[in-house]
Amino acid sequence: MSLPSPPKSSLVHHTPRTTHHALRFASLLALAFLLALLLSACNSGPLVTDASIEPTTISPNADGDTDVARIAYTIRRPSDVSIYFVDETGAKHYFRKEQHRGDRAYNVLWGGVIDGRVLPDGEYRWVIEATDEAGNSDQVEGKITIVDADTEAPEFQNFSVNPAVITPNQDGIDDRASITYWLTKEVEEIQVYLFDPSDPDNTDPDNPSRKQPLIEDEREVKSTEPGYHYYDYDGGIDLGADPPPDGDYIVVAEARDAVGNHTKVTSTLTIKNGGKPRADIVQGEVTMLDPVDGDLNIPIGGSLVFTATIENYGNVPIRTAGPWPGTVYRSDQNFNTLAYEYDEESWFEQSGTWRFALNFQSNFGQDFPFRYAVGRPEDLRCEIIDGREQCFLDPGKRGLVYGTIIWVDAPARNPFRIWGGLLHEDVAVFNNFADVQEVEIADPKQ
Ligand SMILES: [Ca+2]
Ligand SMILES: [Ca+2]
Repeated sequence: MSLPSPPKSSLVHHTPRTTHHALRFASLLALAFLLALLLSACNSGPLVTDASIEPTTISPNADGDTDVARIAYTIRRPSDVSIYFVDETGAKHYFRKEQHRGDRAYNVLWGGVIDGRVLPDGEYRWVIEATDEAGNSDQVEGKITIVDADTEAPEFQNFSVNPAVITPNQDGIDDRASITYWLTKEVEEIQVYLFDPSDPDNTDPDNPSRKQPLIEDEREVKSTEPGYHYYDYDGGIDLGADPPPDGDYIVVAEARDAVGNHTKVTSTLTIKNGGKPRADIVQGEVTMLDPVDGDLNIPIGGSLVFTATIENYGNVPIRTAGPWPGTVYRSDQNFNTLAYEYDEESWFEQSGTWRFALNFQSNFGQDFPFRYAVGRPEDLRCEIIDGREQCFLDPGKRGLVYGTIIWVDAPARNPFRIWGGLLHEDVAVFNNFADVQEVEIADPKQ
């Protein structure tokens, strides 16, 4: 009898297939296990290797001998790295704090400075600590000794900005600030600058990106040397620049000595009514005549009358002072003699004052002797500043000037040329040689 054959083929076929699957599964498992092993080995291996700090004793005092240590270490996987020094009281001084680092070797010099100060002499434990993205941490440590440290930071004694509010417009009143201090030690680097805290580019007020450096006045003492230092700040206007826009500024002085001690001091400075003053004699025109007959042939004892118009076409007020329009000069007088005669101190030359004036050939005395305010009182705005009345021709305004010169004698050169000019005293003469005309003084004795 014969047993029905089982469907051998399927069984035969089935058995090797099962074995094959099982084998494949086993090998996959083994591979996965191996991979896991590899991965775990990789994840748990040291994060920081080859760490050293040499030499193990430094003397940070810029004498060129063991002033710095070299910190070397290798990061095996991308990590956040901290490097710090633990002092004898257990306080940590961070050189790097949780800074992200890729997996490679690092090498950095350290001169004992933490946060702009050299650490004092002593024994320190250095620690290099790393934490990878999976949260695994590792650290390496050792010892370093600091001896003969120069911990004396440079100081800006009596740092001052005076006045605290300036109006850089060349009118002679509060146009400039002086920034002064006494630097206590020689430094390697010094910076004195202004920055605008409202400038959107200055996102970090501790490290503004837009600084306006101040230039120290030339002195015997170099800017990096200890001693008294002086900066005269006018907003750059005397060099022809427009001053910074009106506003509140921070004045910063920063110094770093050769060892790395760093000091920063700040103060404030407000700029108001800043800008380059601009004015002209309108059309350069000065009318002049002998009022008796309308020409410029003037007998001795006769007079010359003139008129001119001054316009302020700038953005800031211009300051002026008498003598006032209508004033009569004798030809042997000038604004100085008139100032004495009338006891008007403000009529003497003043830095930053604007005045209209006449000048003439073979005038061997005072240049531009016949000076006048740039407008009548009704053309001007006057106010008391520091106890004295000051008058201004405001932007966009015109001032009318007129006056009389009585010729009490004939100049050495006769006939002679006479002309107008707009003086910005101690700064510049504008519209010089305006409306040059020839005058002849007729001497009836001749
Ligand atoms: Ca040294
Ligand atoms: Ca001013």
